[in-house]
Amino acid sequence: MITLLDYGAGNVRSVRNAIAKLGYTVQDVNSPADILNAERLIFPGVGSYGSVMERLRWDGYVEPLIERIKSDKPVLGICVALQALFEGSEESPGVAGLSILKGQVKRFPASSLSVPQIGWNGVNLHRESSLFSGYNDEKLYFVHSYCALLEDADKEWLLTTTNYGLEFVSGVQKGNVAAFQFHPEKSGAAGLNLLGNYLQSGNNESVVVSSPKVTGSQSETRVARRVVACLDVRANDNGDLVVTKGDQYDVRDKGEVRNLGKPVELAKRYYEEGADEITFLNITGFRDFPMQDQPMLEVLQKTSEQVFVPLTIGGGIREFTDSNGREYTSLDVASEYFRSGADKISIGSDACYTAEEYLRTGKKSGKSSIEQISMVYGSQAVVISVDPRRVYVKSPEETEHNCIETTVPGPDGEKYCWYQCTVRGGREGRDLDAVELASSCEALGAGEILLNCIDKDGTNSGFDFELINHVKSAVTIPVIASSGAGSAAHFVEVFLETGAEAALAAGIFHRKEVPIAEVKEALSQAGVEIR
Ligand code: 1PR
Repeated sequence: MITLLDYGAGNVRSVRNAIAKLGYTVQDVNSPADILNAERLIFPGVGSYGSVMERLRWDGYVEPLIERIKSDKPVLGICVALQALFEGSEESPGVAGLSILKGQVKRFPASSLSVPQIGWNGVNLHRESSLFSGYNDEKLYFVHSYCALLEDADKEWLLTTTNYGLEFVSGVQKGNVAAFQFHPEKSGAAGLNLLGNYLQSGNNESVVVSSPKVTGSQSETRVARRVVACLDVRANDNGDLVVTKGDQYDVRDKGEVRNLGKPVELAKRYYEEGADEITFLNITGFRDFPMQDQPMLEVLQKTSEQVFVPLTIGGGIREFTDSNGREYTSLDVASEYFRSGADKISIGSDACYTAEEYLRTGKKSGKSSIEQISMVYGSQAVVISVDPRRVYVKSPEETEHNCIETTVPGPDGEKYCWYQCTVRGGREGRDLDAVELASSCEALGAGEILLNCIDKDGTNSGFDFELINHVKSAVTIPVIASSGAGSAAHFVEVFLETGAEAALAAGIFHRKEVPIAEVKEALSQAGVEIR
């Protein structure tokens, strides 16, 4: 019996599913006494430092947690829970942590690396631990903007470190109390193994283990470029939810919605084939309200029971009033998605309207979907899906939008273009360019950009490097390159030619034209860091 400290923030469902997958039963903490009485406690930390600590304090859990840790009863903390062991964090000044460890958690310093760190990175083990039994140097999934610094770490507690611009503490352990900055529940088979080690024997240091070689800080770990499989989902004319795929966003073939498979089955296949992340886009979200679209929530629930890498879901995240007059905020919609198993949500149309308002007023309203969701769930959970198309001009003076000189001239030989944002699945162009959208959304609290390209979508002709470099240079958050992948070589090129942290494909994976393993092999041969 495993006790889970679920205080209602973020995707605790993944942890629950991972524990169930490993064959254990989960019991929830319902009162402060449960924290003290639990045989083995898992403390997942999702959301901002302040909201985690506030919630723990509100529920009366701070004192029992400190008491449990001090009396060396088994605890495994995940992500912000590791940070909560320290005295405080730059993320939420003035908010006291559990203060088991000295020092303040800091934001990653500005560097050429994007913040948040989103992706698969390695760990260096500083001592043997039963938790790492059977660990084979695999990369693990991290998603965070703040980190605990090595100089602050009490040597007695130091278990693993990881490099991302600097060397930070990615694992701590003392006796039966341990915490990881990475997410074992989202780190595929390697992560499930670590979680299983804890569930099996607690953190008991007296258990003899064959853990990997202790290397300390000798070698630098490197974050991998991610390969993302994307599933555009919608109901076909018979009302069945299917994975579809368009050509430049047109998903009908001879009048019928193309049907490329069942969402849960395909997602599971991609997980098993080595996808680093899976994205679902409810492509009719602009007209169908997701909270009434239970099948989509069910897809997410079922997928998260079987897929242990990050899941993103987009489509229809906005305010809505239903036919009974019930009002939903975009935060309500996102919360429903998170509760159903999403790790990140992606906002399309609503992000355009928000950015336009922000550019018009120059002010943050505090009420937009981006601001509200990132405030509660953290910016790393908010992805902006950009659906741009090229608008050619003869000279930059012809437009007030951010313009590039292009090597792919327009139909009349135009040498310049700007990237017009669209809403409603590419149906409506706005007076907003991709750079304006991406940089406004970053300022409002978004944590990642999913950069589609309508001109390239479904063409298999390769990614639009000009677009990717144009947007990438305007933001400091990670960018996922999307649209146009036709071969493994296209993935190699996009990572060599642009700074994109991840590359996404749909059609070639659905049609089994290029297996994910072939993409990974090509990347590895080209010296691109992969998981
Ligand atoms: O506006 O917040 O409701 O979100 C709607 C979401 O649905 C947006 O993220 C938007 O990109 C997406 N969407 C809407 N209509 C379509 C469509 O195709 N008709 N799909 C659509 C977007 C684009 C990609 C695709 C890549 C890779 N899909 O994500 O998977 O282009 O394809 P490829 O590798 O086959 O070239 P909201």
